[in-house]
Amino acid sequence: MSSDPKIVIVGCGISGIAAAHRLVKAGFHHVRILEATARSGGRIKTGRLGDSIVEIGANWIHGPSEGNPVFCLARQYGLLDPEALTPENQAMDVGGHPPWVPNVFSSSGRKLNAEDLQPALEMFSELLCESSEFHSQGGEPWPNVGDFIRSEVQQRAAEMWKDMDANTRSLQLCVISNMLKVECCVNGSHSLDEVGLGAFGLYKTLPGLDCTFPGGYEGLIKNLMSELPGGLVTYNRPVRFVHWNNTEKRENPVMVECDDGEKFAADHVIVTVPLGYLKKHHSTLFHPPLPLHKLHSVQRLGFGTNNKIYVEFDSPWWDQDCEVIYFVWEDEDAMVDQVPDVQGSWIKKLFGFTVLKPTERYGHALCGWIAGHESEYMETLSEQEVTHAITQLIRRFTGNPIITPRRVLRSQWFHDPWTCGSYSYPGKGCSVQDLENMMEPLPVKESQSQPLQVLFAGEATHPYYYSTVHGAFLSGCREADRLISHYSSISPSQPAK
Ligand code: 6YU
Repeated sequence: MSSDPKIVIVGCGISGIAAAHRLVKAGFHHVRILEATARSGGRIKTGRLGDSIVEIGANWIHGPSEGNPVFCLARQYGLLDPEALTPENQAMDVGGHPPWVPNVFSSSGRKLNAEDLQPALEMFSELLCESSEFHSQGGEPWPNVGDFIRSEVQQRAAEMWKDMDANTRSLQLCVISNMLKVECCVNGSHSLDEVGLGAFGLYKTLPGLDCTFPGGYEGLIKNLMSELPGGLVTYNRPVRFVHWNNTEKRENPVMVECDDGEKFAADHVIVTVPLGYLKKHHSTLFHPPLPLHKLHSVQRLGFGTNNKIYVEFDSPWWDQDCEVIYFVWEDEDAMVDQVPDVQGSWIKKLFGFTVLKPTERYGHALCGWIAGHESEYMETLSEQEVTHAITQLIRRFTGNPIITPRRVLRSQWFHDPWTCGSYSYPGKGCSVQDLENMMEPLPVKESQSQPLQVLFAGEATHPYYYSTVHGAFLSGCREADRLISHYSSISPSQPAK
């Protein structure tokens, strides 16, 4: 193996960029990124809604504080609003943001008093906290978060809501359905019945009030890319095969082959493709195939869909202080987070909207959130069909028959062939071992003469910041560091720093 090894990184999302950055800085000269599309950034993707800059993919820096490398970089590049930089903002430890100011509408066209829904909102938030306390210790009462929440609500409601009249009680249960849909978006899962109860608590939050990039998340990518040597990324070059463990060739034990047949010999390959892509293509991508324990972890971890539907209006139909709009279906007191007939009623899965703020920057614009198979179906519809469904929905819930959106823009992450969904979540039966298996390099035995042939980075390989940009970034750094320490242990002076 050469002392200045050839390293190929598959994918130019934030994890691939982070790995390249670190390796180049450490003095590795033969680093190359192969990217399937014509752009860098992957799931960090900024778009336009009329004159406004909006995020098609990642939205917030989750936990913007000193421990978050994405926050530190964004601050260094001058990409954040002054409020995000204040010590008070960084010190807020509320798991993202304090409860948003809601406006709640129901399917019979009534604006509900948010205070009347507090019993359901409080019970749901308590149950979410409890769901994250099981930590794969075994003995969880239910295999998935959905069943746990439903059964607990039933028990607690019988006791705590026994004096409520039937209508009020039924409405509380409909609110629980809405909250389940919100949580599907947070987790990027089809249903909370697919999210493992034992592993739900693996996800960790950082302090700091979640913040956005006023000029777009892609500004982070542009800044990082400008610090890499020109020509390091080859675009429009989808990788089709990774041939590893090539025992005949002592030099370059890995061969990466692209869709167009071009081949790249390498000592190490860092694979950063999304888990959705890996689930779909692992059997053709790797030769020899992935070891069984790794494959099982790829299968056990979840990867669903969460999409956004941006909608702009001439004037607001929500209160000035409103931060989130919930749409509560009055026929959903069975605590459901999946619709029975996806084609006919996919729109019922949209939990509502977050309000884009400040108004001076975004005008009167909302971001609708929809997860699951319903979201995947929405992607197949024309923009006109989506606009029609959204317009009808808003008119019904507000009771205002003339509200008309000015513009609509939606994401389509499931049908993106290089992503195949949005982000990962711990599936049923998942444990920390699965996340460890995800990041384990190949070949698995350290005693091999040619170790670290295939390394794995990307959000789904971070043990507790999965599903986030900072998790993806840290995973890229981790795999670069693995190679850097490998080479410093076999040849302390090479490569030069
Ligand atoms: C965050 C946020 N956020 C909303 C939506 C989405 C995501 N995330 P990449 O995919 O970027 O790169 C891989 C590259 O590989 C890519 O360029 C491909 O083209 C390429 N590729 C694929 N196949 C290839 C091949 N064969 N050959 C060559 N190249 C190939 N994260 O921090 N804040 O607000 C959101 C959100 C709609 C879709 C997000 C958010 C997730 C991040 O976007 C994502 O993790 C990283 O960008 C991934 O980078 P990467 O490099 O790994 O892959 C309790 C509990 C709950 C736990 N969940 C908590 C919720 C936290 C998540 N929240 C997210 C919410 C939003 C709104």
